[in-house]
Amino acid sequence: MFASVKSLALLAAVAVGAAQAAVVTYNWNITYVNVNPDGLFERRAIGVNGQFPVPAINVTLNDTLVINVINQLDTPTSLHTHGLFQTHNAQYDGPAMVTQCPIPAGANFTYVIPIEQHGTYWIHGHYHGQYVDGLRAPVIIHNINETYKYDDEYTVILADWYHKQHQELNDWYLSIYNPSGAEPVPDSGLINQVSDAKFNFVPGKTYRLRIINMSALAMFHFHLAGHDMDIIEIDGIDVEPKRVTSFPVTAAQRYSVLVKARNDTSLNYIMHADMDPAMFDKIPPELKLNITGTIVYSPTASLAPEEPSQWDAFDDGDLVPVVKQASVKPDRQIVLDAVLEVLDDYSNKAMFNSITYVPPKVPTLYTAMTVGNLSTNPDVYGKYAHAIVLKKNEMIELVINNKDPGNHPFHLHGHVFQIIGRRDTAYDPATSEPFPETAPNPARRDTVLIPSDGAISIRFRADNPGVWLFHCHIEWHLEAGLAMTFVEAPEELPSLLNIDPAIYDSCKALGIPYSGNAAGKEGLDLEGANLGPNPLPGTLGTKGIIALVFTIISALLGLGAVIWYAQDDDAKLAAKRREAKKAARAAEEQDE
Ligand SMILES: *[C@@H]1O[C@H](CO)[C@@H](O)[C@H](O)[C@H]1NC(C)=O
Ligand SMILES: *[C@@H]1O[C@H](CO)[C@@H](O)[C@H](O)[C@H]1NC(C)=O
Ligand SMILES: *[C@@H]1O[C@H](CO)[C@@H](O)[C@H](O)[C@H]1NC(C)=O
Ligand SMILES: *[C@@H]1O[C@H](CO)[C@@H](O)[C@H](O)[C@H]1NC(C)=O
Ligand SMILES: *[C@@H]1O[C@H](CO)[C@@H](O)[C@H](O)[C@H]1NC(C)=O
Ligand SMILES: *[C@@H]1O[C@H](CO)[C@@H](O)[C@H](O)[C@H]1NC(C)=O
Ligand SMILES: *[C@@H]1O[C@H](CO)[C@@H](O)[C@H](O)[C@H]1NC(C)=O
Ligand SMILES: *[C@@H]1O[C@H](CO)[C@@H](O)[C@H](O)[C@H]1NC(C)=O
Ligand SMILES: *[C@@H]1O[C@H](CO)[C@@H](O)[C@H](O)[C@H]1NC(C)=O
Ligand SMILES: [Cu+2]
Repeated sequence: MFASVKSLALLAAVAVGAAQAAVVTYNWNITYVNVNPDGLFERRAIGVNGQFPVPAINVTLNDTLVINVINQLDTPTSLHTHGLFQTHNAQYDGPAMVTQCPIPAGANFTYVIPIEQHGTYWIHGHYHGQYVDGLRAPVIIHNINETYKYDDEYTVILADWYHKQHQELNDWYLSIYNPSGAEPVPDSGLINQVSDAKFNFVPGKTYRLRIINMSALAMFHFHLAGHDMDIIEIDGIDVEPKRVTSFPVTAAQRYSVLVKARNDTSLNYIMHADMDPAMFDKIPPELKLNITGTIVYSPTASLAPEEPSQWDAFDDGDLVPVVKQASVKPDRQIVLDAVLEVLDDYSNKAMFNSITYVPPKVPTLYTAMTVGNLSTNPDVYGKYAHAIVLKKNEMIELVINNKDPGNHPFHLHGHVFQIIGRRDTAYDPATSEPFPETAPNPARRDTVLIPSDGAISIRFRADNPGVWLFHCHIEWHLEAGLAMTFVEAPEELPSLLNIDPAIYDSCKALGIPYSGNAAGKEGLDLEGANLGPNPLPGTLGTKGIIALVFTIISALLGLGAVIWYAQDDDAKLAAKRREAKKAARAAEEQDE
């Protein structure tokens, strides 16, 4: 159901109060559409109002964004507006079973989102992997007065594209037939969801390019022939201009660059987005890694000759926010070890601190709002929602150890965080050198890449009461359970959130309870709660035997994967996994 008349009237009143603010309404009729964006294969995708790619949402700071969703798919859905703080508005953050029940097939749901930030964001499905199938669009939020002057702007969407439906790929990815955990490799990379995007430049003008990586997996290196770029924004945070020739964009990250057009129209130039092959377990010979678009000065001009280019070293931690914010000593440190492994149901899963995320029976936010003073007890949310309860206004230092040979882009809902430090080895609170206590003005963003086998420290203040998911933004890893929830100042939520009772209609229609603990019960009786698989018993023998079984199964199936899990030591395990991936890749190459 759409928002009640009462809450819309309230909105209108708020809107009148602020000078330029408006209520901007989008009606999103979400349906399947048949598309062929790379010209190689027609398939069913998810579009909005019959359109694919889904057109951008365009609003201004202080507006209120209203999205009326009509779910015409045959499965549930939900929408997350990535990067928005949603202050006192967690009920519209979007991840299914975290802050809402999924919107049933055939039902409606209205998101009401006061816009309190500016910059480049995106909106995407947050129910299983629907964004990989196309349910994703830019959200451009104009500042009332932009920090930097420019004449015009373009949005540049980098995304990978698969020919198969997400569900089919995901079933394979998580299954026992994929013991080395190889992520599905995309069939194409696209700029603005087409294979030769054109950007018209007029001599002398300055352009803002908003680059958004909406990939499921692929990481891109972005550069422009014949033009310098000045980075001015990362994930909605304006930064001091930094001149670059190329920079990497991982899934879910955004950058704005200013580009000064050249003075003459004699030549056109290539825009490059090179997919980083390191992310892929296997590179099919037909996959075009280096994606291009064209900067067009004149439709009749020829392309400027290309000079050999390279991917420059780049550290987003060096970018300097315009609005200064010093880092301070944390009140609490939380260390998370991210591990991808075969678990005791023989599925291929991912974990923080040995817990793979499994959604609870009641959305975690609704639990927080309905269990009274138990809301500060993490047990009430169920073990596998992996809730950590944060006290109001605590400064949190989150250290993530990436115990995997792949890179992972981690995203925190409801916040930007400061990048405090990166290490290329794991961090151990007992023995490692601590991260710098303070810094005058570290970079801030909402999605950060953690290099293989390395660690990162980020800090944020728990000043946003709500329930915020923290997860890997490689969609395959999120589906594998690489997620946990921060429950922030839950005792404030019942009086703080302005809940439209219509939000519970989705739960009612699907028979999902919307009060009580993770099992939908009172108190701490969690019998019947959703349970996840667990790590395999750590003995050398068991893992060895299981690995052997997988090897035999794989060989019988002709998948060629070689796996050996007989080591308990994490670093060795990671190395074994990497070797297994390489061996699998080599074996497949031999097959071809
Ligand atoms: C935008 O909203 C903020 C916070 O409510 C307010 O302080 C500011 O004056 C508003 N700006 C305009 C131009 O309405
Ligand atoms: C949604 O789109 C579908 C397919 O284009 C159309 O059949 C249906 O009438 C639309 N529904 C609404 C409410 O606009
Ligand atoms: C987006 O909004 C801005 C500011 O309101 C406007 O100038 C621009 O034309 C809009 N762009 C699109 C594509 O609607
Ligand atoms: C959803 O909204 C559309 C458009 O307003 C309306 O036609 C339809 O009846 C609504 N469906 C439900 C289930 O409320
Ligand atoms: C925006 O900038 C213009 C011109 O510099 C100025 O007149 C106006 O007051 C500014 N508006 C706000 C909301 O800061
Ligand atoms: C998008 O993100 C993915 C995953 O981190 C990364 O592999 C890819 O290179 C990124 N794309 C771009 C254009 O940076
Ligand atoms: C364009 O010409 C002006 C004036 O001659 C010069 O200052 C500027 O650097 C030139 N810009 C570029 C991008 O070549
Ligand atoms: C893609 O571009 C990079 C540099 O921009 C280059 O090093 C690499 O060889 C290219 N890859 C292919 C497959 O052409
Ligand atoms: C929690 O609430 C219950 C029921 O309202 C009350 O009996 C109990 O004393 C409270 N416990 C604490 C620790 O405040
Ligand atoms: Cu990941």
